[in-house]
Amino acid sequence: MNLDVASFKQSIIKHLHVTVGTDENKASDKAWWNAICAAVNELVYERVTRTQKTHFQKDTRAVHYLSLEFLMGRFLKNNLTNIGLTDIAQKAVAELGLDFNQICEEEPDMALGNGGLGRLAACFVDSLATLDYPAIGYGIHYEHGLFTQDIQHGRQVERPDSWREYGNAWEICRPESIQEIPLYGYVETQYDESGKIHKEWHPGRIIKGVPWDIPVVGYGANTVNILRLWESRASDFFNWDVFNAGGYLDAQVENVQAETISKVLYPNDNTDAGKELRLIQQYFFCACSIKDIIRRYKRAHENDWSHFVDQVVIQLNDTHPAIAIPELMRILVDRVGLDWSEAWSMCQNIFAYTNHTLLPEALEKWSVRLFEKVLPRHLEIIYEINSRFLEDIVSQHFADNDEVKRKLSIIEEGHEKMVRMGNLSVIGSFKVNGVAQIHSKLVKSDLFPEFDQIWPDKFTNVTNGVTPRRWLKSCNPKLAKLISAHIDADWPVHLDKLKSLVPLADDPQFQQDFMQIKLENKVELAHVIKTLTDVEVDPNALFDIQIKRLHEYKRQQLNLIHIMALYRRLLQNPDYDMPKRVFIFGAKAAPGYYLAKEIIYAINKVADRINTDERIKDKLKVVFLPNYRVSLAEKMIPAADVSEQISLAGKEASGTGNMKLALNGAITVGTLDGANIEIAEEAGEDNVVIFGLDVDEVKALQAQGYNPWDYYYGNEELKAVLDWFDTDYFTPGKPGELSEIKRSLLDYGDSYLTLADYQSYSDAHQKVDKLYQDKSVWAKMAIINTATMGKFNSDRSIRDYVNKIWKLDDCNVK
Ligand code: B1H
Repeated sequence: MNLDVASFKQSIIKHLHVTVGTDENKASDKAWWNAICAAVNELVYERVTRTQKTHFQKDTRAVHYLSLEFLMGRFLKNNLTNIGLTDIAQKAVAELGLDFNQICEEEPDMALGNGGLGRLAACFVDSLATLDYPAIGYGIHYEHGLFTQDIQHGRQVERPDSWREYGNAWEICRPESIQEIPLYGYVETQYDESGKIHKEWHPGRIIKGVPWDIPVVGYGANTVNILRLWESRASDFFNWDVFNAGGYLDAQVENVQAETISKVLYPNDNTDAGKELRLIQQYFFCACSIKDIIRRYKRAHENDWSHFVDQVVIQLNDTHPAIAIPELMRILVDRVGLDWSEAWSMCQNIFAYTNHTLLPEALEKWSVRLFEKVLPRHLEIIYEINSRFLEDIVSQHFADNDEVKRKLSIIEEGHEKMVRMGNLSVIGSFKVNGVAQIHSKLVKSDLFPEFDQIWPDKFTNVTNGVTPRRWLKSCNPKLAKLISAHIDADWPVHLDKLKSLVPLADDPQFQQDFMQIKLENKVELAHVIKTLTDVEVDPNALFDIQIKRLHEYKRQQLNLIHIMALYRRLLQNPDYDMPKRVFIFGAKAAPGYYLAKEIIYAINKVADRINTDERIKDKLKVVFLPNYRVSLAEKMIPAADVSEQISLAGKEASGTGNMKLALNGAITVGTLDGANIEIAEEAGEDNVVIFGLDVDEVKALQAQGYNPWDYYYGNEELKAVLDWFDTDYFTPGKPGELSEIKRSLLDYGDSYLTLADYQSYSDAHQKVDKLYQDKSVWAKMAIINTATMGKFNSDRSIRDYVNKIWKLDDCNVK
């Protein structure tokens, strides 16, 4: 970047005056932040235009990543990293007499996602731009992202997130590309002169989709792609009638309903809400995006559809955008006038589907009744897709096997008929991928075995990855600098090069430097902990971190039970041999998920008691950091010694936090689940601590009949800890306030085999304690973890998608 400190400083001041409308004497930190963003945008927008022009001129094939969630976090530091302006900007800001980090704190997280699925989409758009692939992300411009979490008296309280209340520096509205989207109404069957059937959908409502573009700056800043997010508005077109009929108020009510569509992100992770508004959100953004894709295609090819499948590939991020399949069919058949079979073969070459979960409660189904009301024409199209599939394909493979037919049908028969979005996605896509090796194997063997028999080449794996720009270079600058001092400085785009650090794992000086940085990161996190919770923690203690959505299958309750056991051991034996430990949690619970919220409460109550118990001499501390989000993750991950990845084997599709933590030198304590298995393969078994049942053992135990009481009566310590929940030890004056957790683990059957894995988990932690006592052994393990995580960069994931699925060429933007 040929820009110097002086001119960048001038640019900031100029924007403070002309963009923000204030001056140096009265500017707030927020005003400065806006001015800096505007100065950065001068460089960014130029590149957006150049990228779009190049893609148009070269008429490139592009991937269209459809996702209901993009969990982008903050942009300023990231964009500076990717443009290569960090040093210049920091110096310029310092010369202006400002605190750079403090200014960065002004930026609200763009939290348009729940957890791993949404953050993966964010890492993928970063890698796509970095690798110079023509790509666009499509999603919803939610007014409110994931709720803000407050902790009041130990309980989660949700507040709305207003990330763009006073405008957002990074987005540009594109009114020239507005789309109109139909909803509700009925379908009329018409016959033309030749007797051919034509279907005419008469919608009951029209909604306007307004696109907002967010530049996605690739590392090195050659390609700047865009993320296009749709905001819903009332359509003027429709409102005029109401207005003219004198219905001023009615028209305003319609406006409110239309604007509700993009109002709020559904806060469920790994569960299907099944609400009408959610279906409308899905259709709204898919219909806008498909129209936008077609508009762009027609600019180059007019009405010649013969190149459409060569130019367009659409990736469905889970089944949430699966309605795009019947929508494209509707446009090709009803609007363009193609034959069904021609249109269908196009669809089957355009869509690919990523499955992110096997949890039954997350597999989307919509009632046929609701579908018929909201999308009557799409329901007809789905029926047609289904009957052709059952007659032409299933009959061939499974003759008269009605049971298989019932299972593979898009329509689930029952007292309420349902549309199965998973089956629709598999049938309508040319590739289906899982997100880690074991998960992809289970997608084939357990979720879609008959589909795999029909189309053995359709199923594949693409292991997830994370962008090393945000998740190492930008969030852990000290470690990044140390690495760059020892290996080629282009490691952020060739993460495999971290392997060259392996020989340094035994080098005492490098060990010392590496662990000194870890300590400094822990000191910084200790300040954050003090600010957020008022708890003081010792940076020399072992920092053990579990950060992820709160869900029973992720088993934060297992971590909690073990913490209580440690506390009990310390009370029984004040000389109990263990290093000082700090257990740190970050997790949001879905607002309607009762037990998840009880677990948060229990963690906080146990934390209160332990943190104020003088008898254990600060050997144990527990903190729950409120409002876990991308920007907080960036402060926690560099400071972790231990990474808790303790889901029941077979339940966590991949995990991506596991990758970020290991990359930053944390030791994984984990089950053989999701990407943990591949992390263990890469780091070597000596450098991770694996415990618990594997997938086969889980299946065997469940087949034999799992009884949690056996483990309760069979383990004195476990029994004592569980019984503790019934007392008022952690909730003075309120005995039994935490009993629901014990009940879930005993009376309600412990669906996630927490008790079965307890002893093995406890043993794993004893092993951790021993390893941590030897500083050199620990340092070596930590370094090897960083050195061997090259595989888990999202550039590798994107290259896998390109080679296995998308078949894109990169496009050099000068
Ligand atoms: C993942 C979801 C998810 N899998 C439904 N499924 C949602 C399902 O709002 N909804 O309805 C929202 C999210 N999220 C996660 O995806 C997996 O649990 C992780 O293991 C995985 O790493 C991540 C990215 O692939």
